Amino acid sequence: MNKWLFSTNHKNIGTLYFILGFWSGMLGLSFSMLIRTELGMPGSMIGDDQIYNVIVTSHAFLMIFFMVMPIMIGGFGNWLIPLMLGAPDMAFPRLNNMSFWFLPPSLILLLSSSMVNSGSGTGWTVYPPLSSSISHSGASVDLTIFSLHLAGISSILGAINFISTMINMKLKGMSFEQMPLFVWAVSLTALLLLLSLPVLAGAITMLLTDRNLNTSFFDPSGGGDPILYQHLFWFFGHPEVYILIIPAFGMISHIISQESGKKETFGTLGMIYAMMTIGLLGFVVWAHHMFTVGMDVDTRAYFTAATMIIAIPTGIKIFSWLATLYGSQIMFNPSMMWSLGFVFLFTSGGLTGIILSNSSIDIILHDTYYVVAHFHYVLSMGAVFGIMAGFIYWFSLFTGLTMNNYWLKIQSLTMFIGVNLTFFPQHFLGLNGMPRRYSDFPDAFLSWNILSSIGSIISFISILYLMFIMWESFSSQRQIMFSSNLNTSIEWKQEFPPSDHSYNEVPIMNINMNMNMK
Ligand code: HAS
Ligand code: CU
Repeated sequence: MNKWLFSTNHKNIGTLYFILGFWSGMLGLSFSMLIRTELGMPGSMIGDDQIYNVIVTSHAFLMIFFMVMPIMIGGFGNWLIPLMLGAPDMAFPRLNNMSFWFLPPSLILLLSSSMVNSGSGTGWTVYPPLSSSISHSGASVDLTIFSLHLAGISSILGAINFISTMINMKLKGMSFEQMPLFVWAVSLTALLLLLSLPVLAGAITMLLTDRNLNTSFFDPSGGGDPILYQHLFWFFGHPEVYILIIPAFGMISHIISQESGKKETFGTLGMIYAMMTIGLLGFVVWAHHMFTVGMDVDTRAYFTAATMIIAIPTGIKIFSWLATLYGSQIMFNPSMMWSLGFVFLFTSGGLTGIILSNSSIDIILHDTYYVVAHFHYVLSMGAVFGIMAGFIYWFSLFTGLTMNNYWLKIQSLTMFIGVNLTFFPQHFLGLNGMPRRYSDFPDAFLSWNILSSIGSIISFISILYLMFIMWESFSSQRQIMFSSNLNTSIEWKQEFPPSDHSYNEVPIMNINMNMNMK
């Protein structure tokens, strides 16, 4: 009881975050299967568009705030940052406990919002006037807002903790340039959180008072402006999408350099500057989400140009990973398979992002499935693939156990097929004009939707398979075996499956402390 509820230990808190993240991931996955079932057939299944939109909204909130962020920053961050810095724990261990325990009540508020009145069918952006008291009367949107308040406080406190840890708790003599790339990634993410979340908090609090206290920040009838909400939301929202991906960048760098036998990632310093640049530019491109609000042509030109520039630092990252791989004997173990999948599919998603950044094209594509395809390529195949790669790579560090390597490879392949079959056809749907957040569609869109839904079933089965693989590992309690003394790379032999040799060469207990030596 004390160990978990009052824990101040970074590893235990990391484990709590993982458990919460997996749990929410299963909820989010269930909602996505409902969406794909509704869209896998012509006509209406659920029979109520408000409920359909509540499902879409819950799916997004769960996946963003309760799956990706807790797992990447809370789980991997807590587990690995103190270890990589040579620190005994996080800078503020009790604050760390508090950050975690804000999340379960936040999750309960979010889920309650869909169980009272008619639920929040606003989408994750919660735009007024749809989210105002006329279109969403009742308590649902208020509960969603409170949920976001708590999740936001949790993240802000966590961010303060990571930044303090990174600045104050490094090994003596470790310079900033020598900090491992994952530490850099999480620290920059924390900075983005610290600067962007208060803006979201302001926006949703103004919405709350508009709904309940008769203010009219976003209500033209009282002199307000709903577009103001969009500006505030996206000033948070765009940095948020980099918050979701930068920790994955960090993990992928470690895994690729380690598994291709390189001492460090190609261009480590460049990688640091690239992440900084992405974070910085992320704050000045927000209006590419609002090209359709009726914007001045110069403003459109600026936001298009600024957005496109992000392709440069991101390209630096992609090509540095490729240069790290160059000339190495690529070992197709599961975490490398996920990492290669990450590089390829994240790039595909990034390129559709560049297409969307053209304001004139975006006026056609905004709010269509093309956007849905874009962000699932960078999220379901970027962020999630990063999580999978990292989880498999560090599983033995976290648990002391091994998973079945062969099964993991099959699982990774089926998931690759599943997500691509789900989301690739959505590009075509979008280009043909199918809008997002609608529960039905003209028959012309049927075939691609059926394929997409079949893809989602493949991914679903693949995730069940992963759960089986993890269960098998826990229930058999197959320990990793150490064969040499303490060293940066502790070698270990895996007994199972006996036929596969690739793992024997992988020093997985090396948590990749690789300081960036000159
Ligand atoms: Fe995005 C919408 C543009 C990256 C997530 N994005 C979203 C939404 C989400 C999201 C969730 O400009 C929907 C939000 C909602 O609910 O409405 N996005 C970009 C651009 C990038 C980008 C330019 N997005 C991300 C990442 C995400 C994410 C990362 C999460 C993990 N996104 C947009 C735009 C919209 C948008 C529009 C609004 C659409 C609308 O209408 O609503 C960049 O960061 C991507 C950079 C990466 C690359 C690939 C690697 C680079 C290489 C270098 C060479 C490439 C060059 C480009 C020179 C570019 C390999 C050449 C161009 C060619 C096309 C060939
Ligand atoms: Cu954006």
